[in-house]
Amino acid sequence: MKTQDMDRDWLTTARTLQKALPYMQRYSGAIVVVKFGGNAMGGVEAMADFARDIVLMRQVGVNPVVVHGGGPMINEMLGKLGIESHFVNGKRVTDQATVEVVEMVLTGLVNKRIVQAIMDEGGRAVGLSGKDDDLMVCEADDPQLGFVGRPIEMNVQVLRDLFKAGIIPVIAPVATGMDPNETFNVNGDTAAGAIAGALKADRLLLLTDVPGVKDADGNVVTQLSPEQVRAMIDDGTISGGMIPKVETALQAVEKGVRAAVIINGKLPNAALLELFTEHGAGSIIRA
Ligand code: X2W
Repeated sequence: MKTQDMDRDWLTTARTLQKALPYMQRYSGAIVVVKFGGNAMGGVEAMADFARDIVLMRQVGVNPVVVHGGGPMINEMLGKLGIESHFVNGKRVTDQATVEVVEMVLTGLVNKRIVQAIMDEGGRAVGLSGKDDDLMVCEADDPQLGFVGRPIEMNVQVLRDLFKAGIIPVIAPVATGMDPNETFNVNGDTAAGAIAGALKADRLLLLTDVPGVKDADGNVVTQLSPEQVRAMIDDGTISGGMIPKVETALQAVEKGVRAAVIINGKLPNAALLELFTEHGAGSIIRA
């Protein structure tokens, strides 16, 4: 690069930082729940990139909470063990053998990988599941799904304690039931929505592998009210895997989350773009 170009590059960086100031001030002290789906995780580079964004948020005074998925990683392990599994309405039918694998993969492999990535970027992270400190207590969602949980009681004090200590919570969507011997597999989006709702978070960011909610012409709609979302579900514009995501977003907003955003987590710096620039990214749903 020529010296002149390098100067210009630095100037752009400085200008970008300066432009981010009002956003940093607005989000200082805010609680931002980020759902990091298995499909958005990608390789080592993408994981490091995600971790850097989360550490940067913490550094500028945001309280980020990471709730992760790991569907593809569960599939891989079930495959190795020769256990078949299938989905009904986007949820994995979960028997006893499956729930054991889900817990091992999510709270072990995936959770610790994210914790390590955040620490590698200089942050402090602690991994939890819904079982820790009774964070998320569930009941069976639907008898035909087996041990799939629906959150019925949330105890988020442990998260507030971690915020105070400057520690980033990383949460695997596995929970206990009213009977403490039960283990439930919870859909990652559902868990993120329940946690954001219980915290009355400022933002719920659902990082996925699509750019957002699309209208009938296939264009991403950047701003949506709950009424618009419901109308788009009713007329079939929103369909398939997007339905559970927007439903999670709607429920979170109903419980007092200021706004929920559906964005493509594969876009580099998706979360930062959303919080700290005027562009935003993806689709924002708010009352
Ligand atoms: C999910 C939990 C993981 C998850 C599962 O077993 O795959 C249910 O379906 P993603 O990567 O976010 O899809 N649980 C009940 O949600 O992972």
